[in-house]
Amino acid sequence: MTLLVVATGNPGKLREMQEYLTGLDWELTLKPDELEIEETGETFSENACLKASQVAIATGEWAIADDSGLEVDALDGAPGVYSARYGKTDKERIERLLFELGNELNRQAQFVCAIALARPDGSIAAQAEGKCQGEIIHAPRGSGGFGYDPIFYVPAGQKTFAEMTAQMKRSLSHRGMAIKAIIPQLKKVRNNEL
Ligand code: ITT
Repeated sequence: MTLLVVATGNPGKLREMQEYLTGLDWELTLKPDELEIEETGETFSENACLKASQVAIATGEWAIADDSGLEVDALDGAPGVYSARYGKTDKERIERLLFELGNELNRQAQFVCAIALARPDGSIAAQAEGKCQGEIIHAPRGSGGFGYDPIFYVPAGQKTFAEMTAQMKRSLSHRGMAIKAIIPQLKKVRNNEL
């Protein structure tokens, strides 16, 4: 089996990506801890490509990376690509977002996830994007997931991401959609078609 480095340092993301990518004829392996990639891109897709390419070059293996974040309509799309840098911990990030949104009536938001697959030489073999529409609630609910999950309510599932089972989050989430879109390409690579 060919090795595929899952290029993330975020344990919540890693758990989901490993779960979504098993059974695909790739041997998943972790990114070395000391390898940190600076996210200098202005879009999710640019940052996903940057992380996948640099990790592929550094390890000499295929690499897959996810760049994701939460876009809140009333905050002009913030925190967006800065979602991870909005605070030091998940708790701080949630508190800051709720504070900035205050009593705003428009609570519409979307999670976005860009995924990129890089060849061992760093060139990009495939890319995909997924989105999930929801609303920011006033106080956290649920204990599953990670990041902003407890304040992101998805009308399609009538739960916050943190109240969903892993399987339900996968079927509705931005990351679930992005992985679903990139799976045919991962299969093509295994059949030497990409
Ligand atoms: P890597 O770059 O190492 O993958 P990161 O946490 O820095 O890890 P990003 O730059 O892509 O990753 O930031 C994404 C942030 O968006 C993440 O830290 C969470 O705060 C948030 N996020 C992304 N997907 C999420 C999800 O499914 N549920 C909750 N929060 C999520």
